[in-house]
Amino acid sequence: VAAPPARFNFARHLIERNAARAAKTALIDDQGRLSYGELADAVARFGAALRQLGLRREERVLLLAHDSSDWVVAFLGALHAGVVPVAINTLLPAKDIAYMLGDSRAQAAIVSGALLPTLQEAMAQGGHEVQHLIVSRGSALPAGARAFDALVKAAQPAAPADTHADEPAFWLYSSGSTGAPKGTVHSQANLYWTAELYGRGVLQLRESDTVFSAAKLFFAYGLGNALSFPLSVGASVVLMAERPTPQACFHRMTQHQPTVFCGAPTGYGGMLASPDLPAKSAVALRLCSSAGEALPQDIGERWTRHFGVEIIDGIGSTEMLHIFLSNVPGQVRYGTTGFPVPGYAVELRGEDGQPVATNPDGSSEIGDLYIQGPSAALMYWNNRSKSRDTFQGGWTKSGDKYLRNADGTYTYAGRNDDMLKVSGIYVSPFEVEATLVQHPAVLEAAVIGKEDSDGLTKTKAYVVLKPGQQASSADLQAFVKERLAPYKYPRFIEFLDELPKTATGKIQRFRLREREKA
Ligand code: 3SK
Repeated sequence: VAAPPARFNFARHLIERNAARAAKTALIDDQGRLSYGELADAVARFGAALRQLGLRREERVLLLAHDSSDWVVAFLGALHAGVVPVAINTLLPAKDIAYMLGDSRAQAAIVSGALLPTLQEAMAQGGHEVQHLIVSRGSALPAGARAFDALVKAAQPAAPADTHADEPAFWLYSSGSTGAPKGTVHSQANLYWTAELYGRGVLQLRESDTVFSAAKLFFAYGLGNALSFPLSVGASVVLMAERPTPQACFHRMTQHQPTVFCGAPTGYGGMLASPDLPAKSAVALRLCSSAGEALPQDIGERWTRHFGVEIIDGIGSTEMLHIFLSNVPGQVRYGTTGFPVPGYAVELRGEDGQPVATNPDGSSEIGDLYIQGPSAALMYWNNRSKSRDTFQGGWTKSGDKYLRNADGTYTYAGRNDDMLKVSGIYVSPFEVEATLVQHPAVLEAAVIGKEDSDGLTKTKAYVVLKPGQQASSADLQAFVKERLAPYKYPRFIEFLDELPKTATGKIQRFRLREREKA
């Protein structure tokens, strides 16, 4: 794959690539369609509107919105203008959004009408610099706010900013087991690399495809699936604002007939268990993709038996922007994460930091997974020590443990920090524990991962109540849901008289994990 030129703007690149497809549908959302010609026009107008509002190159703009064509126009419009969109998770509570506003010093915020109250709550907490509020698809505008569509309509399209390929282009936040979320800064070129190496190279996306991603655009996985990959090959994209329940996904699959579906293992498991699972003849799928957590073999096999298509399971990261280790169409080995994606190198390192030994048959012991490739983030914003720890001289530490099989495929062997991946999203057990102990009836709590009957990880909390106090599982689950992003609540709760601890009082999580396996 040829490297992009030194002066490179990803939005301009997409507009130029699709110049001959002006009439073709680019985006299909809950309200209608946008052709490639309309998309190019709206992107150039929105970029100009941001500059006319006074935003300067490299300043940040927060993007807190449900998936729709406005999201795509806002993201690409900002890139077009050289303004840096900070795309954030729509499920976050106000306190996390307030942190991101302060950390990014976003000068403007683009928000879905439905998320405006949460954003306003975050802004009321102070410490931010937002000068302009732009509301997408809202019914009422607060004083001083602007409507997204009116802003686009009123602006005159402007030429793209003459950005450098390595210029900070957009941020996504990545979470760790401790500490605040980290603003992960990606360049203009990184979108190009992932689209060419994975979207075109591995998934072999093409112009005739219609792509539907249950993973939302604010996740790095969804951003590739439903924006940079399909738009790089002139395909069409189905966007859905609502939660990706099995019913909502089936509705889009049968109504819009996508040829490619991208989801996470929990979603595939939920769809297979649904009585509404459509027949193979009702859908037009040719390929499916999975990431977020390792795909259990049984889910992959049952899906393929039912629909006659493979699920291409891979692993990526916010730091690498998309997937770097993946199965390959026509060569799927369920139960493994496949091979290094061409263009990326992977290395398994032992505790001494050296590559783990290779056995005579080519297999290896378990090691920490490091990746080298052209789409690595530039840094974590405002966090030199974590940047140094993760981005090490061309190699990026993934935080995952893997082993290599004799056939060259890789198999997931857990995390090397305490993070849990639930439904494809990271959850810090410490954050959930810290929230549980704020409940007046809770003395202490320990959270671990527990596999459900599909082999997927869910959070389980062990809770010790204060003497004489009472609380039900439902009370504690509701308590966590009110304070953290709702997906972080513990799916299982067990009450104990005491937690297993070391002589120095440290909780022995491994004993709780052993108890689960017993
Ligand atoms: O979770 C993953 O495997 C993943 C895949 C693509 C992009 C980002 C992530 C975190």
